[in-house]
Amino acid sequence: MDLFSNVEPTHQTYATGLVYLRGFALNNAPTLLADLNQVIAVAPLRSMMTPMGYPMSVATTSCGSLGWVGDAKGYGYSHVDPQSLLPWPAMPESFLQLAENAAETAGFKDFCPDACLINQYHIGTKMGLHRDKDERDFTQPIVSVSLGIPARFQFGGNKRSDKPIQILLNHGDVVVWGGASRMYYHGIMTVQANTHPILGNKRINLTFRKAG
Ligand code: MD6
Ligand code: FE
Repeated sequence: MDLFSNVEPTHQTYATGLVYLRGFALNNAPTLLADLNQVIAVAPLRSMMTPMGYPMSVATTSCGSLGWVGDAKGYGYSHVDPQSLLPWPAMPESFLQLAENAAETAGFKDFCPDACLINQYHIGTKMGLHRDKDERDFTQPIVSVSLGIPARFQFGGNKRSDKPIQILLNHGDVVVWGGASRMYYHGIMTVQANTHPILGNKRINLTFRKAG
């Protein structure tokens, strides 16, 4: 037993296939956030409508050739931002590089995301257990980058009732899931009060996918 035996290793693969890359985006975070500001200046964060008839608590936007959209009819991907009717902002090179590096580190070579979904969580918001199933290409993984205040991520299995593991995702952490776990249920538990030196009381999540 050494002093650090309770510290999780930097890279960890869980039984369900989820790969956790602690701090993988930490050095890139200032660049990612600067590029993020350029994206949201063109395509602002907004609350998408759910098919259930109420807006999501999490605010969303996208960059890349496809963006994730929701309305009263359901969820899907669009080449245009429904708010501006313009194409989504291009995916910044810093986003693409990080996503490809993370995927490769997690064992997924040749990840070529065409969509980056950007989510902003305030304190008290959450994302219920769901699977990411609106994409066309399930052979490619999901890469998820956490910035700002921490949140508890749940990652379960093929059935909603499969008991999820919980991982605290901090600023700069990256998780990757693909292959057999590509369609597994996951979510974010209610974000607790906290402050991040750069992002204040917000959590930003970037999720990269091959959607088209
Ligand atoms: C997260 N996000 O925020 C995980 N999925 O760490 C998601 O699983 C997610 O934010 C689909 C759409 C938006 C999301
Ligand atoms: Fe998801």
